[in-house]
Amino acid sequence: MRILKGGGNPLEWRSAREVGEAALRAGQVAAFTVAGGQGTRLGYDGPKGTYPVTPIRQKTLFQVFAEKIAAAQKRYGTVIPWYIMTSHANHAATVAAFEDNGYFGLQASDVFFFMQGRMPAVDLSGKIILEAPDAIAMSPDGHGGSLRALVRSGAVADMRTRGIRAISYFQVDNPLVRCIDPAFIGFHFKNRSDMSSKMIPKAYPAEKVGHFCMQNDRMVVIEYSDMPMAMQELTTADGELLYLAGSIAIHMLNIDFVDRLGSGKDATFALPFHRADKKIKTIDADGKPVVPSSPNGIKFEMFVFDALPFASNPIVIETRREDDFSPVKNATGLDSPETCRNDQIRQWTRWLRAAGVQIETDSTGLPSFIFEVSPLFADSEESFVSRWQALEPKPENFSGLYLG
Ligand code: UD2
Repeated sequence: MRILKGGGNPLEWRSAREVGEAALRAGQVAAFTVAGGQGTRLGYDGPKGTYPVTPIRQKTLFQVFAEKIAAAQKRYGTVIPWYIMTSHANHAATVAAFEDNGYFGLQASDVFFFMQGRMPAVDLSGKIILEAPDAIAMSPDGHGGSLRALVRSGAVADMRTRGIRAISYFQVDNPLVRCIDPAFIGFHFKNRSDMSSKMIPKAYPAEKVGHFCMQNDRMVVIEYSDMPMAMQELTTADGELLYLAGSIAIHMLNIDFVDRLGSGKDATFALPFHRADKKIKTIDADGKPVVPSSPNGIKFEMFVFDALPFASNPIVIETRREDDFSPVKNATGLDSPETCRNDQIRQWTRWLRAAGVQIETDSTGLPSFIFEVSPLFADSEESFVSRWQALEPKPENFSGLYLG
């Protein structure tokens, strides 16, 4: 395993970026979003991707990703097909959201939706739970189910006809993600890696992210819920967290690797299932619906990071949290629409400052007003500075400004 951490060698980054840009220009990279989750913690009814997240235009998560993909397509003169995994519960509403919004400016033929698989739920003694007298209670098979769904749905076959070699994987809840990151893509190709990942140093011991660890010489991710808090709090002699490398669920995956893991042809090359004790709607002996108030059953989920121990040459690169990670998970408090909105504004404020504009902020880098920059205007500090320099006349008042 190689961990490129702490900035690494700038020459290595530059060369990685060039490799990534060449792969993009050659049309070898696809975008992939796992969007099958229920969004329960957010308390939002629709598909999570239809949740509005930007401060001025109230763009949805899907629109933000679509505009980032469109910006990369334009920059590299290429097509970046986008594959979106839905679930039985949100498939129709997800497709409708794209159709109703003109695919957010993308070509409909370059956006591919498919449903993830499901697993039967069992009660605490292992018996299959009925949801109705004639129906088994089924639940989504986790984002790790994306590997087999990519194969079963024909998405991998579609990628092959397009000449795609690798997939840029990200979750639906994180609008800050660089969906298409040339340096990350380049590191993945240069290292002939089956699966590459981004990490950020954990901000505090209880932060709810997985941990990159070595276990019997294989790289694994140990989910926060599977690592005792006493271990998460361990520190090195320098006072740094021992299990520091947080997984933010951003990966590159080779399609040959996805094909091998997802096809199910090799039983020794398959993701394990994790157990999750949940409240599962069922029926009583008379067939009447029962909504349990405490966990009455077990759901089975696969996690995509469990593919890592199977991967050749896995690499992990450190990224800057403020440029890649601010998920919307909870209705209020940590990782909420408010924290995410503020993180977006902080990023655009840094870009404005890099372009030489003076802006007053609080100590966290947040100005007292809101504004918004579309990914179609700029999707990085570098692109922002060059667009800003060319912009005439330049706006003088930033409050409520939308740069699109
Ligand atoms: C995930 C990671 C955690 C960290 C964090 C960063 C797991 C188990 N944990 O935590 O380590 O990286 O994200 O934000 O992944 N999804 C599906 N189908 C499913 C279940 C989930 O598509 O059956 C999608 C869901 O739509 C979302 C993503 O997977 O895009 C993550 O799901 P989550 O909210 O359950 O993950 P979380 O926040 O517990």
